[in-house]
Amino acid sequence: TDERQVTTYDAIVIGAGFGGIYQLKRLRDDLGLSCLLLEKGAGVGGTWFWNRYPGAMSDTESFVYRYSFDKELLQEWEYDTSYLHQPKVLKYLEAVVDKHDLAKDMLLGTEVTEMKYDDDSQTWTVTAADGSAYTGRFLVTGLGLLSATNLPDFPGLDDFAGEKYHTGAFPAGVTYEGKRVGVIGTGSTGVQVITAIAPQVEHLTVFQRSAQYSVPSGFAPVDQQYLDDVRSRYDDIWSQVKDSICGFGFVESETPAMSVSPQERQRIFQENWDKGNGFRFMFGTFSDIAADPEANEAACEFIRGKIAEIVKDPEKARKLTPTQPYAKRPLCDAGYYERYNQDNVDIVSLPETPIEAFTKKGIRTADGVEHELDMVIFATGFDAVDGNYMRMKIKGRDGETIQQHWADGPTSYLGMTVPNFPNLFMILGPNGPFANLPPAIEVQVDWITDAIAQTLRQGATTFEADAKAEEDWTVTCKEIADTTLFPKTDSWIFGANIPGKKNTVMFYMGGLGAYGQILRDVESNDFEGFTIT
Ligand code: FAD
Ligand code: NA7
Repeated sequence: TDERQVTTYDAIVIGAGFGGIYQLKRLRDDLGLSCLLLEKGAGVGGTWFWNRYPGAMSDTESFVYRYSFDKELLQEWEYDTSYLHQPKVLKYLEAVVDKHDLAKDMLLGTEVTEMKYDDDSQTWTVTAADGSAYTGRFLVTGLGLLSATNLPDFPGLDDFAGEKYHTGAFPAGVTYEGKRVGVIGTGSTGVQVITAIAPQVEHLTVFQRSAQYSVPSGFAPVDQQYLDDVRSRYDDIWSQVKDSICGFGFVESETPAMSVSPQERQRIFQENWDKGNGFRFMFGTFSDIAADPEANEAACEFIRGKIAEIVKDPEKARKLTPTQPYAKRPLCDAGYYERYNQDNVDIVSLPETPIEAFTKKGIRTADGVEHELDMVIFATGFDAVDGNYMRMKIKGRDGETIQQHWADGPTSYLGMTVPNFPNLFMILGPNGPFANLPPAIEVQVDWITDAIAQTLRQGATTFEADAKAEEDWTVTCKEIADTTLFPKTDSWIFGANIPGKKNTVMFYMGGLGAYGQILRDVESNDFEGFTIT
């Protein structure tokens, strides 16, 4: 028996990012439940608390990288740029927490290491690293899908005497002047950090494993007139977003790329290049860039042409030019390729000269060159989606662990629930929507709140997904993903970035609108696919 002092709540929420913050608000203020939120970080904000690297920015535009639920805040919150850099998103989330007086029900600096379901009491007990324990009937996890950092196990890593930082756990107060800096990784994060620090460092060496397609972000100041316009249209904006495919606040194209003339195709690519935004370039130009190889290649050609135009040194341009399909998460930047025209910026192509080892002074590559460095920044990404779950002890009914349940890859019903883990709801769990995440999170949190409300209304104690419903959802997600080109490239979207991780479907790629409709249908069919006992 457990002799510890255990505090009991109606619901426990884990994680204080966009997901956990809104979930706490809904359960506490709308359902009147007693709640506790546990967060590992010393502050709220999740992604925006941890990712303090230079250049960190949301690449969803400001006007839709926020909550829709607080209409007052939508009208009042001031911003002056078309995208928000990390400090601004953090400030926004802190303001939401303050405004709704949520901090009093949060325990910060508390890492949950274990979550265990007890079938007799039908409650979850959550244990933290400091040994403290908390019990609740309902458990909602908002652990983040890009949150468990991936630090590859490079030989000799500990020998390196310089500064070392992962972008996803970046400290304050780092300086760059006069330093020789290496960046490993050229995903969304690498592109941002490279673009930001290249003008500041003495020398920058980029270690690139895969060349990337990136388009301009279109970052720009916005004025009062812009804000007034957006504010006057917010009801329409959110209904369009929640009805769209990717929820980025633009209208997705319905025109196949090959249905127009080559000149018209070029014009549309150029128009969207000029407007900026990676998702707009992939989904706003033509309807089939992410699905049809010929359409995809047309977009590739266009971006390759831009790289050739921008990058003056032919050898750098060659290394920077991708050959694989344009089917990773679409990137955008504030002058990424241009940075390689600086004499102090070099690029190492790792497929040609792999990293052999870290040394005391830097990084030695297979051509025998020792790249001397004062600092290495690891922009090597995350063990996405299930990473934080797999790092914890999670036990459901009959002692089944989440690692056992997910032995063949992470699964769920509707991206939020798992059979044999009753009353556990995962915000952005495996096979949730691939979209702009704040609205996706709201759609999920609202549904979770309804599911809990229904359970309580029925005088029931458990809400659990049926095994068959989970199986069918996995098949649906796989079938949809297989109609796209995303499985054709290696990235975190399918878990391919982590050595040894099974390459499986991890998203519902049918669009945010279709996803929301499925949730509404399930709910109006008495939570079809679930057993409420
Ligand atoms: P997170 O913000 O990741 O929060 C999860 C929280 O859970 C963290 O605070 C973490 O400390 C906590 N936690 C995890 N495990 C434990 C534990 N065991 N115990 C206690 N606490 C725990 N999305 C977009 O839609 N558009 C963008 O432009 C965009 N840009 C991004 C840029 C970067 C650099 C990154 C890393 C992500 C970006 N994302 C973007 C994704 C972003 O993660 C989501 O938009 C959103 O912030 C997710 O919120 P969340 O609450 O689900 O998770
Ligand atoms: P990503 O997109 O996973 O990018 C990680 C980068 O690091 C990518 O270029 C990888 O190359 C590279 N990488 C990963 N492991 C290694 C090793 N072992 N050696 C060399 N290079 C490596 O992560 P980000 O943080 O940029 O972005 C993640 C998401 O967060 C992003 O989509 C936004 O939504 C925010 P690869 O391409 O795999 O060859």
